[in-house]
Amino acid sequence: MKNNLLISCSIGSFVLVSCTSGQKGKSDLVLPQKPNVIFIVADDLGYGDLGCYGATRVQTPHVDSLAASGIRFTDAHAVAATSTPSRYSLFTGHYSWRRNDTGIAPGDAGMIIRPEQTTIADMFKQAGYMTGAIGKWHLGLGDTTGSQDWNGTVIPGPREIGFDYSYLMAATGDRVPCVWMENQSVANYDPSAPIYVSYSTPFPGEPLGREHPEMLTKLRPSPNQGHSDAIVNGISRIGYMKGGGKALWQDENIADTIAAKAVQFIRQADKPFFLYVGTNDVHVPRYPHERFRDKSGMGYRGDAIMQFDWTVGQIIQALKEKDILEETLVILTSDNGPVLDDGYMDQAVELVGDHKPWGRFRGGKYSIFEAGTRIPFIVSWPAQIKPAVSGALVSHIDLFTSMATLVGEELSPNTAIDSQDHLAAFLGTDTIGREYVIEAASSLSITDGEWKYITPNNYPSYYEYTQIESGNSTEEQLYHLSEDIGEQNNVASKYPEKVAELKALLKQETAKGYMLE
Ligand code: NG6
Ligand code: CA
Repeated sequence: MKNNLLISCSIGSFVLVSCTSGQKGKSDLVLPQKPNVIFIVADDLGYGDLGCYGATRVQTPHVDSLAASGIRFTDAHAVAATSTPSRYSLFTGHYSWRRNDTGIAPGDAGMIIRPEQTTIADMFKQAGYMTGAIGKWHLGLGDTTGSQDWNGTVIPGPREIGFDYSYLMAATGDRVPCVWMENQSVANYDPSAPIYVSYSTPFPGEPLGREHPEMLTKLRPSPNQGHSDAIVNGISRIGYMKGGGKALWQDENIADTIAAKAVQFIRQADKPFFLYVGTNDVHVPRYPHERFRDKSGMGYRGDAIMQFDWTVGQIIQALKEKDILEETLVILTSDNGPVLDDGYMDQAVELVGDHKPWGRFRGGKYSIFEAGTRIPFIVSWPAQIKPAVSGALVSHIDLFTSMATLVGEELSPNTAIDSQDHLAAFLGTDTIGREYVIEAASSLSITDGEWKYITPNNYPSYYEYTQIESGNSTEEQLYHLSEDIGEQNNVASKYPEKVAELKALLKQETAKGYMLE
């Protein structure tokens, strides 16, 4: 551990930091003050999709070099197996399954995190940081569902929950409105084409994917999986939309836009910053820029992985150019596990070959099996951490409190109630991490790293269209992960005391509030 570190802060001047004033974590960490913090959250990127996690058919050199200079976690978990609940928990330190309104949000959802709830961005702001959110949002905007006026400023939004700057897609690439929201107003707004959005009624005269397949010049939806409503720039989406004009995004430029805005934010930051970058890659509709299209040999999904890697490279390059890479804590992860056919005919299934997006794990996106929520997780902070591979059991849920420890903020008892301080694990000095992790899909699971218990329910065990094993069962399930990482053998009846132990731990948590259906 270094004493009296000479660090360069983000304004490029040098400050002498006495480390005795640093914050104490679980392992008595002595830290320099206020590194920049960037969360790069990929969408639907699986554990096995990156070179550093074993992928060989797609190259991810920028992510791999970030991993080589930092800590690559092998037992890291998102809170939920889809985007909205996963991101909700990441930003709030509150388990999304305690609320019944954190499922996959439509594009006209009201903001799920209410202004009175303290978020990780509020915490960073309180600590003197400049804060930004760029890319995928999917947490709702405005007061109530369907009430937004997309031709004005939509409030509440990221500003009301702690983000000084935002440049976001409201929901997902496959949901209207297909425009960027900059500081809660449509970017490049086109007054000649006012924007209207509906999730119930088509707009007369606006072409729909199901009626005009000839207009689907970029991608076609998979049969029976929706995505056949409004056509925007050659791709049909979920939901109806009218207008937008020159503000409408072109899917092939989405990654470039996100990278450019992230780089601009980094360049302009004149004090320590917290930046959330949610990429659209590798979510559907996958239509990467022509620099990447047809380059991976695995179809657009593989190309989107390459494009994601490029985005990471752009961010790292901007940090290098500003000479702040050393003092910047970068966390790279995914919101949930992988899916091949998620609604568009992009040949992800046909061309996947022996590539294993889910790694050694069973299931995928939407699943309570490991592949649903066990995600890539890389932490880089060259000035402070030693390169390593860590098997510590960690979860997105703990980032809030751990980041608060990092920047020396006290949290009130009502803030981030489910979030624990595991900064030492995130920085590599604690190799154990959490006692247990809770994951959510249609059911809940709890794992101590060695054993995993899944609660029973009546939902389908297999999702036909996405071809994913959901992990749902009417039976209780127990897997001995340390011997059976692929969750093949349900040993619940063989180890009733283990079932009882994990159930009791889970009950302790759900007793504090449990709303998942
Ligand atoms: C599902 C969509 C899927 C994707 C997902 C959200 C259908 C049939 N499927 O409902 O395409 O958009 O929602 O993904 O509509 S997430 O990663 O943002 O949670
Ligand atoms: Ca996702």
